[in-house]
Amino acid sequence: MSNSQRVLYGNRLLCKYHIEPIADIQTRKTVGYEILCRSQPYPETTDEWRTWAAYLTDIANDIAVPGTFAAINMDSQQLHDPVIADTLSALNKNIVIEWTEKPGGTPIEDTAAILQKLRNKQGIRIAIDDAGAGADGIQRIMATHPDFVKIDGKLIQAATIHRDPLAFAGIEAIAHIAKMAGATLVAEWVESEREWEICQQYGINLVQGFYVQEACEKQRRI
Ligand SMILES: [Ca+2]
Repeated sequence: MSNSQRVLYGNRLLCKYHIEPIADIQTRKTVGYEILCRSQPYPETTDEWRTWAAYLTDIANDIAVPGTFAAINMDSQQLHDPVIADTLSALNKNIVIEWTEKPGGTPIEDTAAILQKLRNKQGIRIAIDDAGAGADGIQRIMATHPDFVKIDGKLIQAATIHRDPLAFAGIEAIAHIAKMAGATLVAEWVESEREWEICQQYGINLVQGFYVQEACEKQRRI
């Protein structure tokens, strides 16, 4: 990102984002939305992420009316930032924070404690994002007893497109752990009827992806 773009971002530009519907696999009804940052220029610096978090909080609170939820993505570094933490204190109880994995950095227990505090104080719900993609998905589930576990899209595709038996075993293992933790299981990148059926077969509760509905682009001046 160029310096001029950074200045423009800091001076409140028109910012683009996407909302992707999340459907109940049994009823096919939309029950929530994931808000995705596809802003150009993409936020990079700490200040830009702080601006984005404030923007995201406003959008999420608007979308997350009773009866539906809005999911936002946060990594450990963002959750530990004091300014972003202050911003997140304005989130309403219909928000889900998807804890995205970031290699290294802060201990899992510390980030889990921040999320638990938000859940206890504000009623937000916790999702473990990208379960099956990295090394610490199971540890993050154990540390938070999350409300949702999101299976990594690459694992879904490895099973459904490449028919990799190990990917099926991975989905089964994550599904088992999620159920033991009392979490709702979510699959992303569901792009065909066959993938939908496999998700049903493995007891996945909620699905998102092209087959459900394409993410919708929105914009707002920030
Ligand atoms: Ca996510």
